[in-house]
Amino acid sequence: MSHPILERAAQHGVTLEMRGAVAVVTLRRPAKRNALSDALIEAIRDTFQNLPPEAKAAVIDGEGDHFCAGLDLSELVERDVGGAVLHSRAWHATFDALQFGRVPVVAALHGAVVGGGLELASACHIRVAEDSAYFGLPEGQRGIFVGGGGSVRIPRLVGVACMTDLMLTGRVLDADEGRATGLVQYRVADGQGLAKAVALAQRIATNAPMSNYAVMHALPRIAEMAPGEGLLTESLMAAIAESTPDAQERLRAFLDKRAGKVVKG
Ligand code: 1HE
Repeated sequence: MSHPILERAAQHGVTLEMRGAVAVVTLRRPAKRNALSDALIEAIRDTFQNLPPEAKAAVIDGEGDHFCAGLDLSELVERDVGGAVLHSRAWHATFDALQFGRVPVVAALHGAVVGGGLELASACHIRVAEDSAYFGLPEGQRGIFVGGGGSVRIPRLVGVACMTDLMLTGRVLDADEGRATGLVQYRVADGQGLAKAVALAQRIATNAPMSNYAVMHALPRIAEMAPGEGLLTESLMAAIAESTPDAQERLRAFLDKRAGKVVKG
């Protein structure tokens, strides 16, 4: 890896390794359970803003027994009100860089996925959880509130009632409950999360880039629109996607019986 920004990110605990067209981004601060320090947040942002051009999809995972223990609590005690606002906004910028970046991101989750770790996971496009994964929002117990986009993204996955329960009672969801509540899309055995996430990302990487772009950038916004505006935006996005040479070739390939059919499972 020769990109100086990616080299700096690696020094701050976020590495990037290409597996074909898939960028595997790994949090590497296992001694602190990948707790999100300012340096780590900046490194995640820099990595997703500087993915190599050949990356068509990405995976994010964490080194050690836990995906991510959330905010680095040792840094929180130092901040005043103004600093806290800027800190939260910096998290927003990082997770927006991930959610609204160039390529879809699959999260490979294991162990603790808590607090800011859950906010990070919820900014990804698809979540894969191993048996060991568990999900919680200990902010309520720590005397704080979510600040990394959790109140925007997590209710859109699990509903306001479920997030309220997590925050008020400190309830922790296991991997099956994560699946049942809609937080998790794929459940796998321990040790299988990264392989599954990479396999999904490899498949995503074969889609037409404009289709992936529409799903990442248009779909969540259309879902927030009033139906009339949403339908018009959908038509515009569909027209743009359909008229790319890529789409034209893919449609022709199906009609010429050169493309795969839709098959079960
Ligand atoms: C940390 C952090 C952290 C671990 N900030 N240092 N997040 C939390 O409230 C979760 C807090 N962490 C835990 O509950 C546990 O550490 C775990 C369940 C994740 C893992 O337990 P375990 O037994 O494997 O590890 P440990 O012994 O607790 O921690 C190992 C070291 O990591 C230890 O440091 P050491 O110097 O004594 O070795 C811990 O202090 C350190 N560590 N987690 C700082 N989070 C934008 S708003 C977002 C708001 C939030 O994210 S609030 C939720 C914060």
